Formats: sequence, C-alpha cells, structure tokens
Amino acid sequence: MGNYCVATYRSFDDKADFHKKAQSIAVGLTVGSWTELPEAQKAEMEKHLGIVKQVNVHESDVPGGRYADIRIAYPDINFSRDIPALLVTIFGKLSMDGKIKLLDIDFSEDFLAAFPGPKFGLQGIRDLLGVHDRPLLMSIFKSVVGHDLDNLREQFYKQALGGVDLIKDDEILFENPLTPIEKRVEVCMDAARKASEQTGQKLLYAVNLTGPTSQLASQALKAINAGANALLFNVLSYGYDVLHELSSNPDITVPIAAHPALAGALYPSQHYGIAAPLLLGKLMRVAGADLSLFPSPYGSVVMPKEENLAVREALLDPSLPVKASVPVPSAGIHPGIVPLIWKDFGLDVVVNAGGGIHGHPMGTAAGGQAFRQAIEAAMNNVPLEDKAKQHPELEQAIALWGIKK
Ligand code: 1AE
Repeated sequence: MGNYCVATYRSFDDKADFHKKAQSIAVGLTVGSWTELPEAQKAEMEKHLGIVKQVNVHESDVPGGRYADIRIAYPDINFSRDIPALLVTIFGKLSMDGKIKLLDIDFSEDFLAAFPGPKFGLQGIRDLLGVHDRPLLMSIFKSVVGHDLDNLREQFYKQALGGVDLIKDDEILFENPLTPIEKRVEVCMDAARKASEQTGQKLLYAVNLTGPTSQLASQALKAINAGANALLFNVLSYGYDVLHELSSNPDITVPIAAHPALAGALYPSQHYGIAAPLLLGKLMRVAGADLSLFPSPYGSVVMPKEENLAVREALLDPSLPVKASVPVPSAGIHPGIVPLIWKDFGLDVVVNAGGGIHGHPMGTAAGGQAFRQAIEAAMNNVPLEDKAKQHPELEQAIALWGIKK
C-alpha cells in the first residue's frame, strides 16, 4: 500500500447503512465515481481511490443515538503537502453533509515530513526560561484596549513582579495607534528587565501578531527586532497553514503560542465539526504551535475532562515525530483550581490566568504570587488551606474564589 492519510469520523444516523455510506465517502471524496468506470480506467484510477478501513456501528434504541465510527484512508497522491489541501479532501464538503464529526487524522510519514513542527516545544520553552521542575505560570494582559504605552508598561511590570514565567497579550489587542507592536514590545521588555532585577526570573512576552496575512511575517520580524521573545497567534481565524508558514520561517526565532479563539464554532457539538484533540491538539502541534491554549474542565469555559485530557495527550504524544507543544488549559483559572490542574496535567503544563491574577484583592503582583504559592502547595501535596496560613496572598485568593474540589 502506498502513502495514505487516514481520517476517523463519527457519523450519526438512525437508519443508514453505514458500510454503504463509508464507501460513498471514500469514492466521493477521491475519484468521484467508481462502479460506472470502464475497467481500463479503473486500473489507472485505483491509486487515487479512497479505501474504507473500518466501520464500527453502535446500535441504539434511543432516537438519535445510533452512530458509526468510520475510518477512511486517502491516498497522499491526491493532495499537496499542506493542511488546507488535506482538510478540504477529507472533510471539505463532507462537513456539511449530515451529522458527521471529524474525530482524528493519522498522517502518513510522507505527509508529516513536510512539517517541522514547533521550533521550541515543551523542552525548548523550559530551556529558554531555565525552569524544569514545576508547572509554568502565564499571566494574560487584561484591560488593554484603549490604554496607552505607559499604562501597559505599568500593567506588565505588576504582572512580572508576581513571579509569572510568561505574559501574553489579550487576543483582542490588535495593531493600533496607541500601542503599536514594536513600541509595545519595547516598553514591555523594558518592564520585564526591571522586574527581573527583583524576581531573578526570566520571562517570555507573547505579543499578539495581527493584521492582514500578507503582512504577518514582516510584523513578526518587526516585533522580534524590537526585542520580542514570543508571539501569540489567533490560529483558527487565519488557518493552520498560516501558522505553519510562520513557524517554519527561519527568521522567526521565537516560540509561538496558539490562541483557540473561534474554536467554539468548531468542536463542542457531538454531531458536527472537528474534535478538540485534533483541532487544538494534533493540528496545532503539526502546524508548529509551541504552546496551545484551550478551555479547561474546571474554569469559566468548560470542556469535558475526557476530551480535555485527550487534547493534552495529542500535544505531548511521543509517537508524533515533532516536538511536544505545551498544554495551556485556560479561561477562568484561579489559584483554587491549581491542585486539580496538577493532578490532571502534572508537571508539563502552563497554568494560565487573566482575571484570576488581576482580580486579586491585594493587586496584580499578589495575584501571581498566590498562584506560585498554590503551585508549590499542590506539588508538595499540601492542602491550599494549610499553605494559606503562611501566605496572605493565597489566603485572600481562596477567600475570594474558593477551592475547587
Ligand atoms: C481559552 C483562552 C483563555 C483566554 O485567552 C483568556 O483571556 C482568559 O482570561 P481569564 O483567565 O478567563 O480572565
């Protein structure tokens, strides 16, 4: 058998003959028609024909409950070595054709060879920060739209003083006259240096890379020349191929954090769209995201735990021949959630919070410190209530947000 990429789907239908349906997808998305072809043409077209690998039917008496998991192999010869071509082949028109969800893709070795993956990945990010023995902590800039550079500098400094390892722009901060990207980088990196004199810590600032696609690479270089040491990128609004272009550009020498904005339009339905472990896990990693943000099972935007851990697995899975991307479960995270993150994600995670840092009653720096205290407690199996007795920052955080069990 030549090189094939294999797609796994879940198709819902109370009556369908799923074997026939699978065959019709395999033919329809490749050669178009098969049985009508003259024998001589079949021999010529066979290398382009999709192959049904598996159909597992799950019967159910509950209306709407019957489904089948279908695996179809698509010949690499049919598509160029880019994610748009693959996605359009396996799930382009099909995504609009009834209740069907794309669950997974097994890439062929040949297809994967076109993707260098993340430049830094988990190990590279840890090396840049010099932190190898604890979960990392990221703070999200909040209230930045309409603010000027002095305000941003002040906000950045307070976040950095809290002992965070990374600070990311809010994803809704675009190119604007008050805080253009290179000026933003200059003032924030300056604040990072000042904070570092006090904390002794290194810090990555993921500045939001925005604007028309044709100008993204030059914007990234502008930011890097101004001192940027990381980028944030809204991958799904641009497409995976744009991330791939940026991450494989040799001049873009800093890690890229992938923001999941728009993902809610694609993964949450049981019946439609693309499963989260593929959307925010495997595809982000193959396209070159060093860090991937996604909702957690515990915060304000909730993803079911099993699905969440499958996203984590897809980002770290050692069987994929590219570097691991760092999992960043996000949204509504506060210090009282940290023991759950530690239990489910362990060491290799970024704890990421916006409101859970800035909303701290003692201020932003105390917000970061409360997280660091919570991380230390969780790692040493110390209940947060006990740790809080010696740390007013943690004590006030759990008084405000509680401890999630
Ligand atoms: C899932 C992405 C989370 C994000 O980008 C963000 O801004 C979260 O903010 P908080 O922590 O919920 O305030």
